[in-house]
Amino acid sequence: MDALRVIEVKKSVYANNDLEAQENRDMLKEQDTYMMNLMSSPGSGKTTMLVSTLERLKEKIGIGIIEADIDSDVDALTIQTTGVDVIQIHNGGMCHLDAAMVRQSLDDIGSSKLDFVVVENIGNLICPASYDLGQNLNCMILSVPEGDDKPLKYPKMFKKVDVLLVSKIDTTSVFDFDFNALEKNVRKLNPDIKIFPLSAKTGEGMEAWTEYLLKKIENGVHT
Ligand SMILES: Nc1nc2c(ncn2[C@@H]2O[C@H](COP(=O)(O)OP(=O)(O)OP(=O)(O)O)[C@@H](O)[C@H]2O)c(=O)[nH]1
Ligand SMILES: [Mg+2]
Repeated sequence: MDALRVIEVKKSVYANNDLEAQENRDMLKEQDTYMMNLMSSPGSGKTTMLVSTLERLKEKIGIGIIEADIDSDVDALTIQTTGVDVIQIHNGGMCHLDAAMVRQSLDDIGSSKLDFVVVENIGNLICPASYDLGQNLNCMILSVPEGDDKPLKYPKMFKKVDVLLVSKIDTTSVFDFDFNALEKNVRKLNPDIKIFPLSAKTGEGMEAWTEYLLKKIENGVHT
C-alpha cells in the first residue's frame, strides 16, 4: 500500500471565496470531474458511509477522497483500506474548508484523472454551510442518535444541501427517532431535497443511495 499523503492547506489570501469556488467549478467541468461536499456533525458516520459507498462504486469509476480534519490521519487510513486514492488534509484548526483549500487538495490528488471526488468536510453543522467549495453536489448526513429535531436548530445546513442521508437507521428503535417528523421539518426548509435513510452497518438503503449517486456522476457536471 502507498504511503498516506498528509498536506497542510492554507486559508485563502483573497476575500472572495465565491470567486475561487467558481474557478474550482470551472476547472472540474473542464476535467469532467464531479465533486461532492460531504458535511455533518462529528461522528455521524461520514467515513463509514464512504467506505460502504466506495465498495459499491470503486470498480465502476475513478474516485478520490479528500479527508479534512483538524488533526490525525485515522479517517484517511480507513479509506485507504478500500484501495481508493485518498489524501488527508489539515487546515490549521478552522471549523470549515474554503475553496482555496479545496483547490490545493484537488491539485494534490490529481482530480483531472478522476471521475468523482468527495470532500469529507470538517465535522459540524454550522460553518461548512457558509462556504461554497465549487462542488456539484452538497450532501449531509444526520445520524439517528443526533435526533429528529436538528433541522429546527441548524436550518441553514438543511436548506443548503441537495441530499440528506439519514444514517445509523439500524438504531432507530433505541433512540425513539421519528423519521416522519424529521422529513416534515426538513421539507419545510427544503422541499426538493432528496432523503435516503440508510445504515452503513447493515447495508440497508445503500443500494438506493449509490444508484442515485452513480446516476448523478454519470450525468456529469452539466446537470
Ligand atoms: N450502528 C451504526 N453505527 C454506525 C453506522 N455508521 C457509523 N457508525 C459508527 O459511528 C461511529 C462514527 O462513525 P464515523 O464513520 O467515524 O463518523 P464520522 O462522521 O466520519 O466521524 P468524524 O470524521 O470524526 O466526524 C463509529 O463508531 C461507527 O462504527 C451505522 O450505520 N450504524
Ligand atoms: Mg470521519
